[in-house]
Amino acid sequence: MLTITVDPEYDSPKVLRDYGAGAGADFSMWQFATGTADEIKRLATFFGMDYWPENGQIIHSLRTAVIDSEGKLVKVYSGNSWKPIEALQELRSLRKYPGARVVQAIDRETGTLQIEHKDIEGLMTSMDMPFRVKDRSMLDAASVGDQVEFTLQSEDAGLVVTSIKKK
Ligand SMILES: [Cu+2]
Repeated sequence: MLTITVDPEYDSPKVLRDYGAGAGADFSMWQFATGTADEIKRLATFFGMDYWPENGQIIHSLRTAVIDSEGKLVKVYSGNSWKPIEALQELRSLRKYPGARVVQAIDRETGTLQIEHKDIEGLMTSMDMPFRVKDRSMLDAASVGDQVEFTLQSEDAGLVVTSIKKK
């Protein structure tokens, strides 16, 4: 997590560090940044955020952006009414789990592949189970008995195979 100030004149790295410490931030997961006034203005404008000085204070709106590991912007929350769990779910839906195993059955009606998969780290241990495929054409990528490598993605409706190839 990265928090960026809109008051670079006041918020020096030292001020930000003290602020973070006061907020109980674990700096291995939550960092604070500043920049030049220009850089911050450009960033804020990109995210549709506004701020201006008034009576010795900076009045500002808030934006929270979820960005994936490839730098793609996934979601922008306005204000502070979002909950950490929502951002977490957003991030979880992006996580891909590679898995490799044999195809046991292909069900074209339901768009699922029965796969005997090995341990999928952080998700589940080895088992034989059906997986939905993202796109029906992926059902043609493998035949029953094939050793495959596949990638899973977590979506609202559950796990879905987003890529598959024969080994
Ligand atoms: Cu499983």
